[in-house]
Amino acid sequence: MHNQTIFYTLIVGLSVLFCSASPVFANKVNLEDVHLKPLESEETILTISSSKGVKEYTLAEIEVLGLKRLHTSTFWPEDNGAYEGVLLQDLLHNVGTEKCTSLLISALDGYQVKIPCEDFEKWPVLLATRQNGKKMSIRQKGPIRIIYPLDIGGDIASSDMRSRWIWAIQSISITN
Ligand SMILES: Nc1nc2c(c(=O)[nH]1)N[C@H]1C(S)=C(S)[C@@H](COP(=O)(O)O)O[C@H]1N2
Ligand SMILES: [Mo]
Repeated sequence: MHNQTIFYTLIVGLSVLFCSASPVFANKVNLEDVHLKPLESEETILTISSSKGVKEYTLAEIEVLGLKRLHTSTFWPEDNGAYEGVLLQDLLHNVGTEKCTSLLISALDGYQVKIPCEDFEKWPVLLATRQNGKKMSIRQKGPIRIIYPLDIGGDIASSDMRSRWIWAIQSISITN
């Protein structure tokens, strides 16, 4: 091959690599920072236990950790749309555990699921506190639920992941 051809092939190759690698989810994740009027909430709705002890949160105390909006499809067509909440990663950071292997999440209906913490490193997973800017009732699968950025596709869209979409969350126990 001509030296110049090798050079251009290299440049094009590297550009493609960097453009696809830097904002990792840029093409398929519709995530943005949002500023919404704080919710009036005095009630504790979430209890997190970890090696650091037990911490309780109201909706407003969760949202103050950094409200984001994620537009996504879901496994339930009627649930597709916009959700606001905080990244699980930001919540875990607030709890302050150095290490997280898995979360055991429990819901108001007694349903429990174990989620590997790897999920939150791989993907921007949301703990949603609102849908379309509004609080969710228990009937609407609130007050808080896990929302994965399903549109990334691949493993995240596998039907095995369905059980991790827990709603009506009441407590989280962190295993390190
Ligand atoms: N709170 C709560 N979340 C839940 C469940 C549940 O029973 N309660 N079921 C889980 C499981 S096992 C799956 S597969 C899906 C169930 O969704 P479906 O009831 O619409 O099939 O949601 C998950 N989230
Ligand atoms: Mo399930």
